[in-house]
Amino acid sequence: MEDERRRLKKRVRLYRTAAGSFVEEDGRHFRVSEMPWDALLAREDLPEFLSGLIASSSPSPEFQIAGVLAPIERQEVWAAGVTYFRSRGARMEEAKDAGGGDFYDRVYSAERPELFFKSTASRTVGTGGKVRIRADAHWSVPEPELTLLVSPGGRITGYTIGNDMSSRDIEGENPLYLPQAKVYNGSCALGPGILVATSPLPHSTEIMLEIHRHGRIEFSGSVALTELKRDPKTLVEYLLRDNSFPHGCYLMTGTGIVPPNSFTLASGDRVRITIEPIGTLENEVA
Ligand code: DO4
Ligand code: MG
Repeated sequence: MEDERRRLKKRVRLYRTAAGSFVEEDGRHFRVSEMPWDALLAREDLPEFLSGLIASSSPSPEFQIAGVLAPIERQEVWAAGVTYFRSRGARMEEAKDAGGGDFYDRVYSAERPELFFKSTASRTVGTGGKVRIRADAHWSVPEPELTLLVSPGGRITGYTIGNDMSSRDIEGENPLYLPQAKVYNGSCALGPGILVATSPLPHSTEIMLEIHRHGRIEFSGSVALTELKRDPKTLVEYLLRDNSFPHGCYLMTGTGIVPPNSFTLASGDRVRITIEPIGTLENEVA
């Protein structure tokens, strides 16, 4: 029992790869055999299950970091918005000419959070994949977000990194255009793997963003989870109200890093998002 508790406190990361699923602990990788990805992610006891698997198996040399895929199959990706003061301010500014600024202030302080549908596997890339700018947008940004893995029963069983690619000009023109600003081919990145954990990440955890252009850093920023206004458990509770996710789902928790208004992403940019202890999600803009 004590051994089990100590093991659950360790850093355990789950990867979906071209050669199947692997779980990592202390730099050692173990194959997760005979369990399809969707069945694995739907487990209410995912942390305990993987911990038991590590205790009873031998490391496998077959894991290859280059083979890591987006950690998603039939899971839907949802997102929370205006959960950081910085996001509230940026949105009020971008929507002021459309008369929509007030909505963002109101949702920031309301009891009910903003939750929206973000992506499916077909629109999502993993680390190393290419994210996209909409062809009809001219002001686009990445949104680096701590992303929760949620079981069908509403338990937070893991954490990954998400990039909620957004077209700010479309969103700012009219808040009702939000789905077009947020959901399009290549609009979402997740990964590299899932930190499987039963306890919340420390409030001091930092989300770091770097945007590289022509080999130089064009923009960088960071934010700590202390700035996140909403409790992840409450976000999950709202998401699951009258809404079922038989394969589990992902919930992005919002962005607290917004580049200046003069910045827009360009083709060839590299977006690097790091959240220790999850890892780094890196994508080129197509
Ligand atoms: O309300 C618009 C989207 C907000 C969002 O994506 C964020 O705050 O991260
Ligand atoms: Mg966002």
